[in-house]
Amino acid sequence: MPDAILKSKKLITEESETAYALFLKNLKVKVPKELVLVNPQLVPEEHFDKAIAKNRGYFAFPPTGLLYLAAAAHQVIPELEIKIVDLNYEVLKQAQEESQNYKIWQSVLNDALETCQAPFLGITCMFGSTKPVFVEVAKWLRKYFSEIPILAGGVQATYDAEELLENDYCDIVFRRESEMQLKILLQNVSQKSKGLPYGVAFRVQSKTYLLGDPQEASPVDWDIRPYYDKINITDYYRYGSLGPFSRFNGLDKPFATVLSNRGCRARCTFCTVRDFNGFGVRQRDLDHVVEEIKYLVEKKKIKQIDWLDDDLLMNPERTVTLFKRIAKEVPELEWVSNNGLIAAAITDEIMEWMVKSGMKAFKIGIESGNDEMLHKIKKPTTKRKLRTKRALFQQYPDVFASGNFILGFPNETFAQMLDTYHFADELKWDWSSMYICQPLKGTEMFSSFQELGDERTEVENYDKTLNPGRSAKKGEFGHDGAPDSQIILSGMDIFTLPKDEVPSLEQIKEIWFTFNLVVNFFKNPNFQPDGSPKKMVMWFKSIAYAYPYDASMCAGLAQAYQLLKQTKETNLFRTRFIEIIRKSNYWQKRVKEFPDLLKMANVNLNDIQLLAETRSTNG
Ligand code: B12
Ligand code: SF4
Repeated sequence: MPDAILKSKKLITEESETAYALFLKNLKVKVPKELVLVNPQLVPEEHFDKAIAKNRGYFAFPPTGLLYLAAAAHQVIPELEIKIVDLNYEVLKQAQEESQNYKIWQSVLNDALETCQAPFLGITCMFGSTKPVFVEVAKWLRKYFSEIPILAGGVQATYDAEELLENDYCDIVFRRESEMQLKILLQNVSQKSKGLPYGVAFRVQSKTYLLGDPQEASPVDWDIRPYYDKINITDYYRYGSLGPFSRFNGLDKPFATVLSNRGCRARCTFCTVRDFNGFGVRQRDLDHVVEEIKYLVEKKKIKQIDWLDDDLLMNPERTVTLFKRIAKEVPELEWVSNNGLIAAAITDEIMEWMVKSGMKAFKIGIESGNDEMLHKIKKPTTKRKLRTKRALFQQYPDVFASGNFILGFPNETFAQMLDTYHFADELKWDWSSMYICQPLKGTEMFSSFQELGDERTEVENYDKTLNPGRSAKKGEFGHDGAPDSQIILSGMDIFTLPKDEVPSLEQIKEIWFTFNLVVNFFKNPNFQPDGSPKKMVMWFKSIAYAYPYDASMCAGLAQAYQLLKQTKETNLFRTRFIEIIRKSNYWQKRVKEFPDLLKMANVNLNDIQLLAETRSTNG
């Protein structure tokens, strides 16, 4: 067993052990005949935008964690019937129909459960932003299927176990990686072992108990191939994307995800991975990883994968072997990494084999351009090392390289944010993904946010705990208003903010908007003479599906096509740009704040007026 997880962990008390025995005795289903594993929707109904769904702009991702749980469950009860119900997939699929019906999830669940004789039900609660959806699904299940024991697990469930149990949304919560806990629970109910599932929390006789903490790390090598038959893996690409990059090479490529490592060598203070997955990195056998990829490509017609790893490049020798094997054994594969790679781990040799094995786009976690902040958040990188990477990336001009940056760390001053802005501009990678720092339970940083009284530590929901770019209705990103006493600057005025001040969250939203627009649009290196406008076309097209109301995407596309001298396409996006501006007060305000948007689209405000008049004359 590698030195992963759990140095000083809570042990099981006699009281909780007795309570667990009672919990097992009280279960309304004693030995399950079926296990129904549910992945709830990612977007709540009140935020679900039919146009975005129809455009396939939302995330449709295979519930890989549930495939692992299915593999673990079958080791204990081979005859168990396992159903995987991906409500996110079902809702997105239904959205393609004329009669769009978000509530389809209820009939899908109903159909899956009605035919069961003695089921256990498991629901994922992964993100803070989607906790309300989990709650809605759980409440509905309690109402209509009150006899079925509900198991919950996932990152958010781990940290909110008590709350979920006390509100009776579930009977038991599996905390952290859950294969072993599930195995032991199933062994317990089927009388195969009296071992204890260290780490679970459960409720019995109106009291919540914790069965200690997990004592050892979960094994990582499970054969999940058989469980792909339980989901329509080949069809996911038809209804959404895995992450921004899964569209970079075109819309119509069946995609899947693969996990080769669990855990991460680093311990960034804003990230839950260290606490959730434990210390160190646990690596799967390379044969198994390659076999899984081959299976996906050959049997399921997958063309592209995205790695789920948090530290894909751990162990240089293994990394090079992995990519060499992929290049040789699955030469047609393409891959992307939406999850950030660690820059320091990218040697020349690794980069060469990443590209030879099919890498098309990747992200690197940078987070800040301020040295003090990098140190404070324990990011395993330095600006010096990052600066050296541009030359390496430029040797592969077709590959899209993006840096991840975070704004709004606790007590971060505007001067520190400006360092991030200048550093992103200096690096001149293809894109700089800017995020607003989110207080995540299970992270070292969470308590700093609590001390600052940040309201997002009190309540998790889609508006508050998701970045404005994704959660904003009709693409109207920016601040939501602030108390009268606070003046929120926007546009280029944000650059006049006092340097030593810590901006409010509403102000950070505007800083985020301006930084993103200036670095990625107005100063993007691919719009410069030695840049690649073709790459920008591919990139903007891959993300524009999620932002149908966004004039800046149209401006970016108009400019890229103009540089490529493709007149028809330039005019198409120019016209779309004008249409959006004409209809949207929000974008009229934004183009006044950022006249460079008009320049990119080669439009002046009179054109917009003229178009409006022509339309009204033509009736
Ligand atoms: C991939 C990924 C995504 C992808 C998912 C799509 C895809 N490509 O698969 C996408 C792009 C959607 C995504 C988005 C976001 N993500 Co993300 N993501 C991940 C990542 C890297 C891997 C998840 C994964 O598949 N792991 C591998 C599988 C095997 O493990 P698993 O799913 O955790 O399942 C295990 C356990 O959780 C448990 N379990 C899970 N479900 C269930 C159910 C039951 C019944 C039981 C018993 C057990 C159980 O058992 C499983 C086996 O051990 C994690 C980091 C991590 N390592 O967990 C972050 C992570 C989950 N994401 C995170 C965040 C913050 C986000 C975003 C909010 C980012 C943002 N600011 O926009 C968005 C939110 C999504 C939204 N609402 O739109 C946080 C979540 C923290 C939190 N409490 O919210 C994580 C932990 C990373 C971090 N920074 O700490 N993400
Ligand atoms: S490098 Fe990435 S995955 Fe690892 S701890 Fe830092 S943010 Fe988390």
